[in-house]
Amino acid sequence: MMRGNSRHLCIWVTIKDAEQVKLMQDRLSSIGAALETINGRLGILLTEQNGLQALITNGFQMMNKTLAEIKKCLNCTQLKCPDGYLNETKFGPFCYRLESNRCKSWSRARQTCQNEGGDLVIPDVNTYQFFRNLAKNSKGQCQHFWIGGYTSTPGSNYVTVSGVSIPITFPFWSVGQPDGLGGENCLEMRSYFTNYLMNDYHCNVPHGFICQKLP
Ligand SMILES: [Ca+2]
Repeated sequence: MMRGNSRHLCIWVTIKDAEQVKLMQDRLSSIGAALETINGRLGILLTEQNGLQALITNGFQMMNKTLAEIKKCLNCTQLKCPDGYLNETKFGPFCYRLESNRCKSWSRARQTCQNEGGDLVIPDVNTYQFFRNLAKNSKGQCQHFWIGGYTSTPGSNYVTVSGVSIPITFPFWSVGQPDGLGGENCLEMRSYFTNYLMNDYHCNVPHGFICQKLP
């Protein structure tokens, strides 16, 4: 009886083992299928990555070409400054002209610059020293020079001809300026104020002037 039970148990265990093996085989088969799917998607991703790399490379090539064309264009436009105007490429696209022989009031000086397609030069921290040197080296009869700044309330609220405020902290004001003395509304570079530092002065006095314009 015992031997018979033992045989039945052995057969049952064998059947259970076979079921386990089948289950494991099914799971391995599922894992294999999943790995094949992942492998397929990786292939697609790699293809897409290669496509993106090609797009990025192409984009960089186009950008470099465009930059080269812009640089070439800037160089050619800067060469088109009219006679009498300076190409001063380190400050940007403007051409500059200092007038030191035909001395005019501030408004007539501004009109002259506008007739030439520009305006009086705009006082700026980056360019002021350059204009100061131009004035210092001028050989004409005009002693002082108008620039593109003015106010409606002498002594305060100065603006450029482009409408930008010029603060009292602007580093090229002469000492004690602007003082608005007797209604000084226009900005000049005065020769004996420490070599052409900035001053507010009477607009109707004839001065030399500096124009700026685009090529
Ligand atoms: Ca003054």
